[in-house]
Amino acid sequence: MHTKKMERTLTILKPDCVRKQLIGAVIDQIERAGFRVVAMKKIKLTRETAGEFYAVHRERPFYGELVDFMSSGPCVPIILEKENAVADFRTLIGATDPEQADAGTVRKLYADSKGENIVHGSDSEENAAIEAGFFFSAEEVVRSN
Ligand code: FUP
Repeated sequence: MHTKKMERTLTILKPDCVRKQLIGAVIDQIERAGFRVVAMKKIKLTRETAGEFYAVHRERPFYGELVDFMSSGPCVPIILEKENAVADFRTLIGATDPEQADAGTVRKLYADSKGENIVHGSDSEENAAIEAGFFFSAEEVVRSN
């Protein structure tokens, strides 16, 4: 009996995750938690595209650092699917600040700071759809399992 609806969320394995060679470890944790990979690629954002992705934070004091960091090396955006994916993924990754994150969460395990915090996770289904469209074309989005 299914009580929660199938959802998609957008994650980015951030440049610190790639630099630390944690792509495999983090995807393993994500798959073990029941998420399916619907689309995935490795790309390097420019300052312009990173700034566009985080445009909602344009007025925040950390915006410049955030854009510098997100364009500092390749990252791995992934569309994930699971029942209740948006909320469950945010539970899996933990609080923005790794010091505040619960034990066992991705950020608690691997993140250095609230700026360099290993992964992004969409905060709503609406934003997940917008963010998925930012990185992926229709033919790149395939649920094959
Ligand atoms: P989250 O939803 O957990 O990714 O966090 P936010 O949307 O609040 O923040 C987006 C990104 O801004 C974070 F991933 C990292 C960056 N950030 C900082 O660099 N400093 C802060 O104080 C808060 C966020």
